[in-house]
Amino acid sequence: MSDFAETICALSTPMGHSALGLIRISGSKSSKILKDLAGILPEPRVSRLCILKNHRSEVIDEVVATFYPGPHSYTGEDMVEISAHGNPLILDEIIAEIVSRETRGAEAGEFTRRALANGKLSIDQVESLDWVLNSSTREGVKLGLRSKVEGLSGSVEEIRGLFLDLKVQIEAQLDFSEAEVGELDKVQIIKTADELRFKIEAWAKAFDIHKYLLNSWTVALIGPPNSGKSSLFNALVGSDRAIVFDQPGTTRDFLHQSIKIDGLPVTLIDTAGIRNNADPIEAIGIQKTYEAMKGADLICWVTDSGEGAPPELLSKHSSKKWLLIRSKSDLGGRAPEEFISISVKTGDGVNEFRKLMLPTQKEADALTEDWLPLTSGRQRDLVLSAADCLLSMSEDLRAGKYLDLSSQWVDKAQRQLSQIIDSVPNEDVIGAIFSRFCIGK
Ligand SMILES: Nc1nc2c(ncn2[C@@H]2O[C@H](COP(=O)(O)OP(=O)(O)OP(=O)(O)O)[C@@H](O)[C@H]2O)c(=O)[nH]1
Ligand SMILES: [Mg+2]
Repeated sequence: MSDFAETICALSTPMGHSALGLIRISGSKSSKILKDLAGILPEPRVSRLCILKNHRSEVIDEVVATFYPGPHSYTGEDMVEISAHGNPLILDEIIAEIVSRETRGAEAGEFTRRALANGKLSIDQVESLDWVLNSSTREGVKLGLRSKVEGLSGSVEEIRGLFLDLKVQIEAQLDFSEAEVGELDKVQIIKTADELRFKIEAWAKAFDIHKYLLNSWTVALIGPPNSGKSSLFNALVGSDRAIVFDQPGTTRDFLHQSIKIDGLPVTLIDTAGIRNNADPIEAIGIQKTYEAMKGADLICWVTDSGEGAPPELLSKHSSKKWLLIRSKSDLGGRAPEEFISISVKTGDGVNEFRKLMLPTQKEADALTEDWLPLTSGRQRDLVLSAADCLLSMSEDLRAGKYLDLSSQWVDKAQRQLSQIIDSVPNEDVIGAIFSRFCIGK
């Protein structure tokens, strides 16, 4: 981890010619550096027009500078923001003058890391920034902003309250001996636990659907060999990217390509056909197909026989969105009702399929809860593990296990939920979150 005692600086706007470029400095030396370069230190939080000069007292630029003393700044440390003219020559020289004064260039996301370390932002607020900065839709930006401005702590608190109600229900029974706890009471506890579980599962599911508003929606084409996956992939991509051949086992490695649907970026994946008795190379390809399914948001089962997907695959990925596709409709035969009928040869059904590849706004809206939207896979996984705890609790109760175990399951679920807003998560979690941040943020 980088040393937070050091003063850092970075250009927070993209490098290139523009009207303005914003340079940020954070750390104890911030005010001294500004005073050195500008000859004055503006009063806190007041933007001042000043002339910056280099170490040879030559003018570098006329800028607007603002000094934010800690802790009332973005990072919680002393900070300076300089709006300079957006010429890379000027911006480079200002940065060079700053770093020559016991300051180093910031690492990607380091300003925000410091804000997190200093309690200016909670971890869930940091995660929502990804939506604010990187969403390719207005809805995605709005969703991120809601979570950023309010934070998820209110929603988590509300759910904690529901868990507490459940715990009270359980503990009211703990004063009685096991023989005295009535069947009716147990049924009531299971009912409350199940209702709570469905609600929080829907919260997690909403994230899986909302993800398409960010810039990450991955669609995997899977199915038996020779079913026309690569042909469909090429048709959607609009070029002969994948090899198509009249022989099962043609695709061995998976291919991915970014395409746009309704202006939204979608990653499309073509995979090796799934079958038993594949040769060793093909078998490796099939393993990769399973990997691709894990990362996909939508799984499309492509078959020319109308045979459904293997039940074990369906149940393994039951939480994902699936589409069933009957390919080669030009060859005749009727597709089962739940299948979309497609022919790459005649173009039949391809555009209809393209439209179905993204969730509809209606689908996303239907899942919107009173609780603020989740903004990361980490948060979603924590909600699902809390839901799993509730499921285990109900199963234990149904199996006749003693009630004090139930109370422990609720505690465990609560701990999972708390981690959503935990202000000091471990380094691995932080590292993963900040890997998507750019320098200057
Ligand atoms: N008649 C007809 N043939 C098709 C259609 N789509 C694909 N084919 C043919 O089916 C054969 C297999 O197509 P691919 O796209 O390579 O199938 P695949 O599912 O990628 O096969 P693997 O990579 O082996 O799993 C090729 O000969 C294609 O020309 C279609 O819509 N109609
Ligand atoms: Mg193929």
